[in-house]
Amino acid sequence: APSRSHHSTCSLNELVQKACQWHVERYQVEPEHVVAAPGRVNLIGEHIDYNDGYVMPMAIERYVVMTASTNRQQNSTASARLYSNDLSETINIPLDRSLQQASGGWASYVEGVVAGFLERFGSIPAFDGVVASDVPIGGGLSSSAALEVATATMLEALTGHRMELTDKALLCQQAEHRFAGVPCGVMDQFSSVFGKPDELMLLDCRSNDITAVPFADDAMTVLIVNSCVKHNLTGGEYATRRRQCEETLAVLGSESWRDVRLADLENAQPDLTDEQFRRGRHVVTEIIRTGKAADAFANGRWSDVGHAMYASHESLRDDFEVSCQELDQLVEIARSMDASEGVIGSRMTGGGFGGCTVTLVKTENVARVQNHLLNEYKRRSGIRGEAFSSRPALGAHAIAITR
Ligand code: GAF
Repeated sequence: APSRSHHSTCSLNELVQKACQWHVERYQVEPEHVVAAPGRVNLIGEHIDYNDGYVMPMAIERYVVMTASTNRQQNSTASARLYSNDLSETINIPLDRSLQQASGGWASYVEGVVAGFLERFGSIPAFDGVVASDVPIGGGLSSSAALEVATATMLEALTGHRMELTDKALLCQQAEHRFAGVPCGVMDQFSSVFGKPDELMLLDCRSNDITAVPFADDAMTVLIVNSCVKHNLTGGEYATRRRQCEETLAVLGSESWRDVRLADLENAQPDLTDEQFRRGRHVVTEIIRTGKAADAFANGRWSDVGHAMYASHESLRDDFEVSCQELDQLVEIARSMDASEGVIGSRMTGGGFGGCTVTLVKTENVARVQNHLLNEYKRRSGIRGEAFSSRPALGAHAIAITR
């Protein structure tokens, strides 16, 4: 429908305009390249991308935009200067093999991608750039993956080297492992690279194959509500969950979580701690739920989709223990609305411990549902949340500059 594509083009356009303007103010030259990479929201399949499971995310109409102009002033040591207007900060990244360690903050994501790119292609010309973003930072919508993928896309534009899309996503995942210290799965980087309008992606994280799940129907809307809390557990707890899953799989004597049935887990229960058992139960049941939800989604069986989303949330809350009170409140409020109010399903999305919920709502009811969720959340928690809806968005791409 023209109305929605008009909307999404407008906001990305505005971000691009702003980034170009800041570029000129900062460096007194027009940018030569502009790229954009989106954040993502995951509909279902949480904490199973690093367990050979399935995930069903989509890229969202929120982007990290990066500009660049090559800097011919610099000579001996090539480096990149990147300015973030939102953070009022400029970072300097050496563009040679001296880059071994992360310097912390948002520079780490850029450094990780630069290091990976240099290992593959040898050199990158000195450049100046600006980063502008409307992906909420630390909101569980992959602001960091969007920054990594924007960086990789910019390095392609600057050097003329094009990577296979899967390679590009994996390079960005490696950047996160090596430079940000987060042993993440592949979901976020794949979402930002492969996003397509009017589609969810069912990603098989064992083979990295993507099956499109059509989502062209305007009758349903994906509503994202930011709890606006971020509990400080995120980094360490994520790595702990990943390790617990590996340990549990080892006790089961299995190569892959895809080969584990619920009955196998139950048989092995005497050899497992209660925690290991519950972590494993989340993984096994979430893999099943995601497959079922994808089928239900593709066939418009909305109440089945809704059930799977609520069950996913409960499993993340009780078995995997990555939710928090605020996310539980948001899901409870959505669930307590009458079916006639158009709420299909709701759950936490992303790594957890704060961040966002994703709620599937009949489009005609979105405004009322959104108001009720935010008012009731404010009443219960005292916190002012934020909400927006998004259609599936186009993955990372270069933007033609019009003068
Ligand atoms: C974070 C990670 F980066 C993803 O790989 C994924 O594991 C997600 O948490 C949980 O599903 O976003």
